[in-house]
Amino acid sequence: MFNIILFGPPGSGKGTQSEKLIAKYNLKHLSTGDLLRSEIAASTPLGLEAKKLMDTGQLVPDEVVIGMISSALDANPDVSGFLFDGFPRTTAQAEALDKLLKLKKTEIGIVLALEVSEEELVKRLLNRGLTSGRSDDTNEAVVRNRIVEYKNKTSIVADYYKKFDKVKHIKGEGTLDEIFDSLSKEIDSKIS
Ligand code: B4P
Repeated sequence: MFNIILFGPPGSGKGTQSEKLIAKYNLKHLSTGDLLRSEIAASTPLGLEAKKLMDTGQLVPDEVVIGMISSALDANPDVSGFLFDGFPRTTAQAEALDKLLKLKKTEIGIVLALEVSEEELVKRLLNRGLTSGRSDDTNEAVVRNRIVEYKNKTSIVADYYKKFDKVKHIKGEGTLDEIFDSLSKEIDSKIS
């Protein structure tokens, strides 16, 4: 099993590049953002609680997303690897993920960290908000708060994986294909 974390601030291209990576490497895509939005669409109690936080740009509590990932891992026992998109977003989530993968006798192979300037992130997210219908993409104050949450709680997750020498930094500005090529090269150098 080869497992990848696609890491980066909101709007850095995680969801966009995930679609291409899962197709090329035959991975199971696990996006906590998508899982939470499915809960919201189904109006579950979890989704209704998560929506309040997501609409103001805050992170959802660790135990909620860890529970969702744990269930998703159990539900997919026979895949050749997972692509984690938007998870882990805190050090507690990273530690929990390590434990869950250890139980399955596997681990994270590589952490690909997309780097994009703050102004480009804001531009991309507000632009997506014009068509996505996502309430967290339409208000600039909320978009900027998501970036603050990233700086305060998520950016340190890269340091956690640096201890294990697993992080590769990728320039996240350029064409989709250029960025995809850079990501693929790093993966290929690990799996070949
Ligand atoms: P996510 O769904 O993870 O959303 P995101 O970070 O905004 O998206 P992403 O980074 O994947 O978007 P992309 O760049 O592909 O999280 C939403 C919310 O859910 C969080 O704020 C939080 O509340 C909650 N949440 C999720 N996971 C959580 C966790 N683990 N713990 C706690 N809370 C959690 O796309 C952005 C735009 O850029 C698109 O329009 C795309 O077309 C464009 N784009 C992409 N690449 C481009 C390029 N190279 N050039 C130009 N535009 C590009």
